[in-house]
Amino acid sequence: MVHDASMRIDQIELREIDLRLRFRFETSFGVEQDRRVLLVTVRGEGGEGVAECVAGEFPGYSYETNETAWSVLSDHVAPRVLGEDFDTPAQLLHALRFVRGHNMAVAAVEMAFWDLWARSLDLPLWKLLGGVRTAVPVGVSLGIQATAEATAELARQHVAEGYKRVKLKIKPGWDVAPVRAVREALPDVDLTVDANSAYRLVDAATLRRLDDFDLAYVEQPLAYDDLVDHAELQRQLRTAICLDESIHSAEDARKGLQIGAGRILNVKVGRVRGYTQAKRLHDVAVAFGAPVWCGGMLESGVGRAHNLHLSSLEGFVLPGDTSSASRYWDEDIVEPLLDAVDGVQQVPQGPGSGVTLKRDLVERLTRQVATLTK
Ligand code: OSB
Ligand code: MG
Repeated sequence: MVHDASMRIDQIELREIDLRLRFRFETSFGVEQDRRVLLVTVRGEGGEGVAECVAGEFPGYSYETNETAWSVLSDHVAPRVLGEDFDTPAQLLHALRFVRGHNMAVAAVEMAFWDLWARSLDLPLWKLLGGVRTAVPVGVSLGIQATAEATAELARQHVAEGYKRVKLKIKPGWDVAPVRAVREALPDVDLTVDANSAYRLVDAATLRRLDDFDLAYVEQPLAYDDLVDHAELQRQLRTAICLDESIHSAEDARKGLQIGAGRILNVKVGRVRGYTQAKRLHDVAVAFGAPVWCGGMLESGVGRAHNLHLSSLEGFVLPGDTSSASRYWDEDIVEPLLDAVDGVQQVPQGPGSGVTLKRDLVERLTRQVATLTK
């Protein structure tokens, strides 16, 4: 495709599809199995770009849901960008600065625009983003199980498949026992836990007990909107804290690292409003010498491909939550299939995100679709 530098956005498609996870995924904030995946397609200059909005079926991880994202996108974002020309994704993001919060909704359009832009240049996204690697070591995030023994068995199976790191979801009353069981079964595994904000500073003594198990980090132990108590907790823990829910921007990352609220950051493109902000955040972390890794939101292959491109950036030195598509779905909605081999995922090499939708399958799974034009 030949065009001048700027791209006009002619159409935005919102499409919600139904996908069922191959497992029940329980965290401290709820249970998921039936996923409603919101796909956002941006069309212009004869091409299209696609991304996945990672807002949830319920407001458990963040306040954003499929419904809030759909409404913000159709009522506020689309009217502002349809018919407009943008030279770069940063310019598009700038046009959307009037939207406070709703990062997952904004990110979906920003990421779809990056995909459209990269495809128009016939470049894979990772190159356009400035990535340095095309093979990404991956870990697995295991939900809360019925027993500690079942957790250890599941961890053992995933390590046997090659996963480079095992993360266990924990909550008060479900922490030391599963961690001990897994550590005893797998003495050398790279092991972490994720509390999804389930603890408070008064639980510091319980969290300190986790120091005995040589964890690579404890992810988001305290409140979703907190940095101050995390800094106090970090002073009391030997284990590194990794921040997830608390970090929504490069500025949050700077503040969190500056006060010692954690030593490691989980980066989710949707949570931080898109690639432009994710890259800034990554640069802040690198400047602080803090390792980062790419989080996951139980995405379809669309979101997962984007996550792999993000993971190509230099500072993503720890295994991400970008495990195999075949683990999540009986049939994923994209080609090629994004499966890890020996715990390593390849960054897709085609133009843009490098994956294409299986149109017929997506059509069959569609629960609602809206085509927005000026
Ligand atoms: O906190 O990292 C999290 C899934 C949904 C919401 C939040 C989180 C997660 C995961 C799963 O841990 C990661 C994945 O496999 O996509
Ligand atoms: Mg997390």
